[in-house]
Amino acid sequence: MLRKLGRRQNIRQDRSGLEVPPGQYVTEKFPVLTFGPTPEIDTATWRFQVSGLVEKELTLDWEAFTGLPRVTVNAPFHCVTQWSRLENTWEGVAFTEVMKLIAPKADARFVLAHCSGGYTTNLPLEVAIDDDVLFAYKHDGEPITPEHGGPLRLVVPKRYGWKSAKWVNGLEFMAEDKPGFWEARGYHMNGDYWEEERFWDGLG
Ligand SMILES: Nc1nc2c(c(=O)[nH]1)N[C@H]1C(S)=C(S)[C@@H](COP(=O)(O)O)O[C@H]1N2
Ligand SMILES: [Mo]
Repeated sequence: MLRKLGRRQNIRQDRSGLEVPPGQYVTEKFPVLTFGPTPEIDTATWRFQVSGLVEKELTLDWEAFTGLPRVTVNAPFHCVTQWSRLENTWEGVAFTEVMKLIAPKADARFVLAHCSGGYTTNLPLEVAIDDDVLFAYKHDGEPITPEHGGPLRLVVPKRYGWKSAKWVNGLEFMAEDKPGFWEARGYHMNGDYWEEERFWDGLG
């Protein structure tokens, strides 16, 4: 089924009417996509660190982080390798909730998510500060397994999956955009799946 809606061209729908972005196929499975090994994380020593262009650096331990108000978000997950898992329920702490504890400096316009193991990914602040962006500790009612980013992962429903940083443990606020792990290896800086922003051709 095809229809046109603003800049979203050629939206297909799956059998239950959920939207499928161009070039994606639907799976009920939840594949694991990780570069490198799954890090071992002990929540007793885990810390979440906020750095860069902020008025005051901030560190939260597991208890403090998971003591923040919780949200539930239903959202699709679209991987740039073309699989889409359309129905996911995530539970955790809203990005906007964490922002209440942070005073970014006036020139902070981008954020880099940091992860145990060294993975990073970049987002404009206006994309990160959205109602459906969260730090999730549960997926479909269960604690997120280590392979899927447990104990805590970022979830950015409006971008390809590589922006949903697994084992997230910090945010760095920046004035200029800076490529993360995959962005430095050819993936698109923005990664909007409706625009099929998969790879970066260097021409913008
Ligand atoms: N820390 C970290 N986060 C990561 C990755 C990774 O390799 N390391 N892979 C990304 C990619 S490419 C995708 S598609 C999703 C996959 O999440 P999943 O393994 O839970 O399906 O995680 C993203 N987050
Ligand atoms: Mo991916």
